Amino acid sequence: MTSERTFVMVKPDGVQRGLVGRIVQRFEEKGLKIAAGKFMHISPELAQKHYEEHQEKPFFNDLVGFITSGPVFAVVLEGQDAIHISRLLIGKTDPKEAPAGTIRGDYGHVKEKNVIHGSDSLESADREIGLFFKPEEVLEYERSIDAWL
Ligand code: RTP
Ligand code: MG
Repeated sequence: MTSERTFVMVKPDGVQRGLVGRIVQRFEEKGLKIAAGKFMHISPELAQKHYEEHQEKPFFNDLVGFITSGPVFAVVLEGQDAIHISRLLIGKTDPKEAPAGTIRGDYGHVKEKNVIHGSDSLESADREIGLFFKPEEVLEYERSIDAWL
């Protein structure tokens, strides 16, 4: 059984709406372990790097403007299939298509303000964790419940 890490981030709309605790709780309740967390403002430079796969898209400037518009809560989660599981909990990009019970389905309204980000692959998870956290900020520790997950 191999554990993996993923990067999720409550976006500025989620922070402004007071959803940080409820969103983080969903990942904890699912069994994923918090390895790092940081409340921060994203600089335009970091935003451009984070979303570099979208730099040719028509919505890129709006996306960078939105993600830098207020504080975000950045988190590293760890567990078996953490990337796939967290994307399932998050739901589809457009909240209108995300089922109830997913974070975007329950809290989101529009694609441009969809409450949360989650890495979509091992490569993007590694890259994004490296962009947002220093190695020593990502903690390794044991939990007694890990044997039951
Ligand atoms: P994220 O990266 O934020 O977790 O979202 P995602 O994987 O579900 O979606 P992605 O395709 O990576 O798009 C990144 C973010 O760009 C915004 N977007 N706007 N206006 C548009 O057509 C449009 N398309 C995407 C969304 O906020 C999406 O989360
Ligand atoms: Mg994405």
